[in-house]
Amino acid sequence: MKNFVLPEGVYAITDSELSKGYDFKEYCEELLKGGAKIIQYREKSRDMKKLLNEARILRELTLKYRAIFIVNDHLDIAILSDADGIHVGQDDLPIREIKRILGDDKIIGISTHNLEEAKLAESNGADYIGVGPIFETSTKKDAGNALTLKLLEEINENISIGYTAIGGIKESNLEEVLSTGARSVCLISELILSKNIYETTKRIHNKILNYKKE
Ligand code: 3NM
Repeated sequence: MKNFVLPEGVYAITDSELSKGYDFKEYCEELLKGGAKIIQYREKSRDMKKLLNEARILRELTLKYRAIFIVNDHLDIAILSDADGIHVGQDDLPIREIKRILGDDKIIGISTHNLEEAKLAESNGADYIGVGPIFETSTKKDAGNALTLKLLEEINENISIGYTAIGGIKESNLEEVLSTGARSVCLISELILSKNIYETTKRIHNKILNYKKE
């Protein structure tokens, strides 16, 4: 795995708070069946055995659906579950140190919040970046204030690696996001809290793939 190109469409992320009541494997499978070609395992629990167990379930599912599997934050879980890569935040280990542990073949993504962080991530060797929060979100408590769509346009013009737009994105504001040039979009609550995760993911995924700027 390398020569990485961030897949267009839905970038799916798990969330055990929002998915209460769902079987883990079932709701992940709905997201993958709906078309997501990349899924990030993002859980804030400290129960490492559970994390590893779920990560391995997701590894198996992503192989079945030919999707990329990324683990949020936990290097140990990423290695033990044989994930394709890791996603980290600005305060996590530097990319060059992560590469010393994971090697050059694994994908490294990092969350960014402005053009400077995005450029730095690119020059430090990140494979893709998250850019957010584009709109206000209550899914991530410390996400900070909403950015602007103009920032997404600037990222589009100035950054060569892939990027995914995240934070408060809904079906209702999707077009605004796509009009900036973004082609990977991350929606957590909009998908997980929808009545039919599979149908909603499929519809949104296809809207992204078929979007044509007028
Ligand atoms: N990261 P929703 S916003 C996990 O800005 C995460 O980096 C963000 O959830 C960032 O789609 C976010 O429900 C939560 O708003 C996105």
